[in-house]
Amino acid sequence: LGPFDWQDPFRLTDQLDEDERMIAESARTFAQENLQTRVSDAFEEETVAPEIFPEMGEMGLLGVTLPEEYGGLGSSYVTYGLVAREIERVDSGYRSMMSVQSSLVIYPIYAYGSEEQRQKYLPKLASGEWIGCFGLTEPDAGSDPAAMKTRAEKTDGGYRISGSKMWISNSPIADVFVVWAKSDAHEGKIRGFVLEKGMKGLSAPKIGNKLSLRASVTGEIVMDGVEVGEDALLPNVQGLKGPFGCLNRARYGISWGVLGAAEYCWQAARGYGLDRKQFGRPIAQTQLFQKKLADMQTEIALGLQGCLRVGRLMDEAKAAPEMISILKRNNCGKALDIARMSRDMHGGNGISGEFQVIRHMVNLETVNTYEGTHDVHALILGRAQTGLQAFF
Ligand code: TGC
Ligand code: FAD
Repeated sequence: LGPFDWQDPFRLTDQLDEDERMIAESARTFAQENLQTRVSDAFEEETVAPEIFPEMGEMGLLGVTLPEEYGGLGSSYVTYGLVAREIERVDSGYRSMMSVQSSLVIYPIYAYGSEEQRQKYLPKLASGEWIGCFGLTEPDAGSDPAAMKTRAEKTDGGYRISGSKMWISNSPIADVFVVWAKSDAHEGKIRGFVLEKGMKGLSAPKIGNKLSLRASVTGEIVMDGVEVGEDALLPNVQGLKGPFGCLNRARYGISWGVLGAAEYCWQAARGYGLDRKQFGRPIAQTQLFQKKLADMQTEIALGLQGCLRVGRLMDEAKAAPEMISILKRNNCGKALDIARMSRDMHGGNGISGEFQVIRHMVNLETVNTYEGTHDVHALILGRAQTGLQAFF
């Protein structure tokens, strides 16, 4: 029998190749040196630092799976997941900034865009010179994006886009807006458009008073008859499978990411329990405390193995969306439970920003909701097992 490493129970590290290990290690160093040092102030003051994008870009963290010819790293989906885990170990908001740029902006332009669109946008998005956002959700269309009201009307040589998007990560600081609209020139089918900051009729007001994900800025996208040329249309996809193709990738990254946040909370609880004495002994020497640590370790270890398996299948182009729903739903739910447990195990100190676990806890409330809520993923999985549609 082999040795047991309590921090890496199933020897995840041994299952990675050299490239994956090296990029994960440099992402961890970057996150600890450049993000951990800023996050408490950013969260407390609800300020976003747009310069994080070029910093991440320089490290190659924005285009992990993008081919090198467009400025990406050309690495695997497993590497992308490992990077998300390291960034979210610091804060879900920073991972959000990265995953929107990678999976929801770079990916659709790469997968559905023309060669001109790829050349124009991808290198600047991968370097972080330009910041992107993804507009699917609307005030009256969240879990049910098919109900969107945003419309693209045909004009001479292009389209006029009208509507509004709600709860959009990065929108107030975005240069590039990937938005989804029903197009009258395509029988009302959903099409993707790439808009740019400064277009007449386009604005992106910030949503204030968020008590979660405060280090990442969220806004609306208001499109008041924005006129674009034919070259703004993403030519190679139509229907909801366009945005869902992007969401598959972002949801997969989130599944790794939340386990990074959970690992932080678990290890913080362990450390706190070893230091803190009550009734004459460390609280980590009590049965209840150790049971909680065992539960945390178990869920994280199992969750990471699931991520690795689905990541390998993604790299072989064999992953199904339902596999990603299992991971997104379970890992977000478990990470949230772990963060709440860790908050409790810290006693009164657990509510202080200094110990950071309550920040992870409130962030994970958002992550459990966006990219398909916990219950919406249950319905996707219920439909896959029964063949019965229970959404409506
Ligand atoms: P449904 O009838 O199931 O499907 C419509 C069409 O889409 C195709 N499709 C998929 N294609 C690829 N991947 C997937 N995962 C797909 N799911 C569905 C499907 O094959 C069909 O294609 P076609 O050609 O036959 O038309 O659609 P529905 O309207 O019944 O929707 C069902 C439901 C509830 C599952 C879906 O709407 C859903 O997932 N809702 C959740 C919405 C959501 O996740 N929104 C996320 C917004 S973006 C965001 O939150 C970013 S936060 C990022 C950050 O800051 O990190
Ligand atoms: P609703 O759909 O109204 O859901 C409310 C509740 O009803 C949930 O509990 C849900 O599970 C439940 N529910 C809904 N339908 C059913 C059903 N059929 N059966 C049972 N229960 C149901 N969107 C983007 O497009 N781009 C972004 O960048 C983006 N970033 C975000 C950043 C933040 C900080 C947040 C909070 C959200 C972001 N979103 C983004 C939006 C996010 O994807 C939506 O909030 C999410 O999809 C849920 O939609 P909703 O808020 O309208 O909730």
